[in-house]
Amino acid sequence: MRLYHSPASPYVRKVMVVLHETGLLPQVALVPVAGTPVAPDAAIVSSNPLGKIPALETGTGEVLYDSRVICRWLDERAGAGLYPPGDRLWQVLTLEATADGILDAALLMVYEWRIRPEQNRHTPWVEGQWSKIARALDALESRWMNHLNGPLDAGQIGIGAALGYLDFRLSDRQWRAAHPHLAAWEAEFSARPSMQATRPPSA
Ligand code: 99T
Repeated sequence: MRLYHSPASPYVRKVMVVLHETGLLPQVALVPVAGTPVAPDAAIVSSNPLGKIPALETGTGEVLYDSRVICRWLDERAGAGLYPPGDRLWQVLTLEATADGILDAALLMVYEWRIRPEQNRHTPWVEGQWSKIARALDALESRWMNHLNGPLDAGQIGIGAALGYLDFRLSDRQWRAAHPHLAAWEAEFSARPSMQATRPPSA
């Protein structure tokens, strides 16, 4: 298998954590790519028309994307139970969607200051993205701590990657200040070997 990869991408990190946790990592070659919406990487575009990472070539001529599809496929292949059956599945999928929603808003903020010319930046729009993240963090702090402290699943992996990305790219927002329970959970979760092995470059 071949995984289009960047160590800075939190979406790739979710997949990498799943590879570590399931023991499938040795079966995957990492293909480094670096692209943005305005300068897509040719290698990734030929496999994923959306030009985004991660994308996984499965070795049978098939390419899977996006990160949620890849994580679920890997979990099924390994029989690891990161998407448990029954009622809990819907919680896991909702938590996973919350994590990706945080990441999508954070990445829009990052692209705004890294890509958009300064005179075209729109502060209320950026703050609107941060409001989404802040509300999601409040929901995690008030409603999701029992789930987060339960058996390992794909939703927790998503939240771990999302919080790591806030530290990596948006540390000035100091998300821990108003979310002490989530901060305590993150301290423990980020100590897992799979999380340590996938830390972003300068975090
Ligand atoms: O949007 C683009 O054209 C290029 N961006 C990406 O490939 C980002 C890299 S994170 N990946 C995604 O947006 C994937 C989202 C998708 N829904 C998924 O896989 O879940 C780069 C972060 C950084 O460098 O700070």
